[in-house]
Amino acid sequence: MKYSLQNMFFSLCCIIVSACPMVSADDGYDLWMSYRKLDDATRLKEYRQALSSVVIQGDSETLRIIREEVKKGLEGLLGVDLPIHSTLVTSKALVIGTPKQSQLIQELNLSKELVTLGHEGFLIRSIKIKGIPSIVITANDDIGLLYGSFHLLRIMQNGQSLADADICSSPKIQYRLLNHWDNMDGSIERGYAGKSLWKWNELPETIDMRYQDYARANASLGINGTVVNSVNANPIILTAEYIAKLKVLANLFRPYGIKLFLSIRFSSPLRPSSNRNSRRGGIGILETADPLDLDVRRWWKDKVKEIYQSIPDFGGFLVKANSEGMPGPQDYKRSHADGANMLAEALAPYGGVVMWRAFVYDAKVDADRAKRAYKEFVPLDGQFRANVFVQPKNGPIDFQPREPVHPLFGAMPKTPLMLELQITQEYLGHSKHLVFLAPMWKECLDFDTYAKGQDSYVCRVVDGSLHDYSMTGIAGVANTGSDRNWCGHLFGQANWYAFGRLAWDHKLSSEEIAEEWIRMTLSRNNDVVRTIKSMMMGSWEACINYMTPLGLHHIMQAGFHYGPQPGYARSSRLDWTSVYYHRTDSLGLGFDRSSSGSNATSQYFPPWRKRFDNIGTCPEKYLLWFHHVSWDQKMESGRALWEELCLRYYKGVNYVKEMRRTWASLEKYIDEEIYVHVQEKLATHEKDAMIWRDTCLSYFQKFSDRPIPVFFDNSIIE
Ligand code: GCW
Repeated sequence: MKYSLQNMFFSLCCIIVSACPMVSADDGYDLWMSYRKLDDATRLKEYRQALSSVVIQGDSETLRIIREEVKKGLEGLLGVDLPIHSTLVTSKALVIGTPKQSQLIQELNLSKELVTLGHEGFLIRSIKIKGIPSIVITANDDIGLLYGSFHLLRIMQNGQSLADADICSSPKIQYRLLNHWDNMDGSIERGYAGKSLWKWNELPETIDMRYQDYARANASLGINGTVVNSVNANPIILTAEYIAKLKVLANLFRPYGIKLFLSIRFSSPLRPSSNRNSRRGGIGILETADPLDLDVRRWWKDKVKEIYQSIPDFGGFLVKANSEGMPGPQDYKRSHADGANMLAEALAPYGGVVMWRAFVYDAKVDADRAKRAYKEFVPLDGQFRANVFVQPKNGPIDFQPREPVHPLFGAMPKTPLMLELQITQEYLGHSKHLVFLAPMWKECLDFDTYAKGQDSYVCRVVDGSLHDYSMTGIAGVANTGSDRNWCGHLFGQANWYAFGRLAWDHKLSSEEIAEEWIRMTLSRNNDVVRTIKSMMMGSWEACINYMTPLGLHHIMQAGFHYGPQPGYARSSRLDWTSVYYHRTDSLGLGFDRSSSGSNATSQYFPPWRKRFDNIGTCPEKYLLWFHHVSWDQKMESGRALWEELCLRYYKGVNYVKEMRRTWASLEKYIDEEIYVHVQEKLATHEKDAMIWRDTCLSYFQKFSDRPIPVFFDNSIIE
């Protein structure tokens, strides 16, 4: 269903007649776990009847967490005190346990179902135990029980029936990580929600309560790993002083099923650099960081051993090497594989992994930045050790509002590829613009690369089913910070939520995820839900329209990456300017990446190679990405490129205006504090979207030398 202003308007009308007003004040701290009492009397009665007590059998830290969460959740939702027992006492109970620890579960003999669920999967089933109707949550391990318990609470927060419940769920992707670009001084690179959550100066002695709520939030989504520091890594993170601090975090995260990972600087074995701000230098005493040097290999083996002595389930290393000034193996004329394999060798005995980022764009490799990572990594396919991921971003440039899928996906059948997505909105309005990112991520995951013919979707590359990868992973650059609502913009929470849900099950639709989040966070009134959902579902396309429509990209403000700066032309690197990407002139605009240009289209598998290469068949959403197009080029709409471009910019802004109007109509039905917070954000959003539109159109008009059409007809609305 195409989300547009019309849908938003229709759902608006429905509300006026049905919803009941809302009061109280919610600062957003509870995220999607506020467990507000159910207002649907029928469902409430059903749940109260089905769940008159809870039985949890076994004992572990994770089971203690489950007890707390289930008690908190059920008492909140049902508004009753629910006793938690260790044996079946009353009728109609919720029974939670693994066959290993629970006699009751063992006697149900669910091994056939459990065998397919692995370490993290769970089964929720309404079933008779000793003749007593019960709801059972079971799994092979306690972590599975934790995920199952959160899922039951999610079902109830969404008001779904538990009658005949029979849910079998296990994650489609093994490593589901957040990447925090948090610096050691408490700042966050590309963070727009306050300071870093990690209070390094207080650790290890003081443990901030937020660490626990952070772990709860991620466990509720099935996120099972966190890289706590920025990829522009400060080597200090590997000192004994910091390992002691990290140990405390790892211990706290463990019972929530979350492993701790670290970003490392490749030059860590070197002596410290005299220049504190340098991205070079290390914490060691060596003169080289050459990955083939035996002392260097020894250094990393010792360092890894030291880490595992404190953190026995340490996850591994994330590495940004030979990228944006970060040191790497190429400094010693070694390959990415040499560098990654040295670290992998050190981690392998402990089961640790290396996530080697493919975000490299050395200008010497190719004049077209979009082609460089592919040219560097494809020749190395199969040369990485088994515990190495190569981690490309979703697109070949850098988290732009819309990018074609990175051509590496499908092109490295012998190397597990970990998809890196950005939850923080570096290029999509920071924490000021309401932009729901699930549709962006779905567009990437559902893209058919044709690597092995049809149905070679990116999601099948990432979940390992296309190339039978030995391990699978997905990473999201976090949008969290010390702000009370965690994400700066309350709707930023929906992106954290969406990342977790898609990492667990990439088959979920953006609509489903949006609806879940709205019901768990804002309102359960169907009309209110439908209205907010329609706002969210068109918000990404709108953002593309008022920033970089039709395949335009990288025309934002230098450095800060918030506002527009299409005229940005002077920089230490051409590929950091805007003109390098839009290449506007009196004839037209766009980057010719076709076979008559940089030939980046050749990096895609047929049939995309041909489709992208031909201006007549290239999807319009990528047109100016792959082609330099004349201002008069006829578009699908029948309009000339210039008119179409102007229309897109106006449409984008109009969508934001409509979101503001729609939100205003929800005043009575949304928590007061949240209502005002979002209303203020939308005011800024509208103002800044107009700045994007007007700045870009007046800039491009200097070249098109055509008037900006006035759109009277409802072409802007459709
Ligand atoms: O998006 C760019 C950002 C940098 C970031 C880099 C990367 C952490 O502008 O802030 O550095 O990408 O992904 O490494």
